[in-house]
Amino acid sequence: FLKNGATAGVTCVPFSGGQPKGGVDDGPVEMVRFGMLDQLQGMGYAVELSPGMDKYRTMKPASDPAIGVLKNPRYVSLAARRVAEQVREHCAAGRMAVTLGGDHSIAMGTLVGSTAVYGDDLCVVWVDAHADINTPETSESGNLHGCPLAYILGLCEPAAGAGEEEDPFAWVPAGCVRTDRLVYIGLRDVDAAEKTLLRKHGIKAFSMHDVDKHGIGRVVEMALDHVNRDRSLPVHVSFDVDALDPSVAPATGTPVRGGLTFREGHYICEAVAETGCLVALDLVEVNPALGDPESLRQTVAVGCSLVRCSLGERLL
Ligand code: HAR
Ligand code: MN
Ligand code: MN
Ligand code: MN
Repeated sequence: FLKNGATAGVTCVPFSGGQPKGGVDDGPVEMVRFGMLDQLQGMGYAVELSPGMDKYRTMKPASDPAIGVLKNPRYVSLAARRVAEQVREHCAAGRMAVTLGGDHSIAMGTLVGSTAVYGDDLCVVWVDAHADINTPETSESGNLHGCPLAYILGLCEPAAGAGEEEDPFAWVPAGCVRTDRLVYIGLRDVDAAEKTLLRKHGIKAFSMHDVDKHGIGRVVEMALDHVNRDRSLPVHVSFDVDALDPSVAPATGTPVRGGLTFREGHYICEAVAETGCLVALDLVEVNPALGDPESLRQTVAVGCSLVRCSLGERLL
């Protein structure tokens, strides 16, 4: 797919409106400060950085009352819509689209952007402790970082007769990712209503139980076999750093015990890189404000290292 895949199109999204904890908006700048862009250049990539990352902060509407349970709906919508355009531009230019978050609600944007170019051939590997598939009806928290996939897969009831005011997400092409082209790895904190949705739509998911049972090598192979048996379709990896165990990535907003080890997380990225099918990568939910300086350093470092492995860094 990426014949001139030597260019990384990097979009930094300093955004925290999809959840209540401040600090996750500083994730991208900390990863850049840690050397993310230099590291990619050191690997031989040309780096094209999306302009105007500060706009993600200044585009916050003065007033953004909840719609039903959903918090900051207009702000999340505006930010995701801008992410979609920036990622679409990178993909359309044949660049590897790398998006640094920010909370996971921005994946509504990254997936709209990648599917705008690759269509419904696009396969999604969602690496996360959480399923992020709540609809406005099922979400108990009202935090939109728990909802992006419901919008992308088209599981949300369009609010009756709603235009943009009642439904700020009317611009998201419902079903731009097919339910049979999504696969999860790392799940361990899934709401009851989300489990019902996964079952109802037959969505393939490998939980931490499956990782324990089969080992990460077999799990990644089964996951790729499910969405991309011939290894011929484009792949978008959306990696929530909370998929990793909190001992490995402590600085994140909703840590859950019993996660992926350092090596298991990296193995997923390396194995996808080896297929040559990767076209887009999200690395989200790094929150430098949570925990001591060492937790921060460790989490930012592991975030950068996952990006490098996904883009082909090899151990030997
Ligand atoms: N399922 C819960 C909710 O909807 C928790 C959501 C997720 N937290 C994340 N996303 N970090 O992966 O609020
Ligand atoms: Mn997530
Ligand atoms: Mn998560
Ligand atoms: Mn929970």
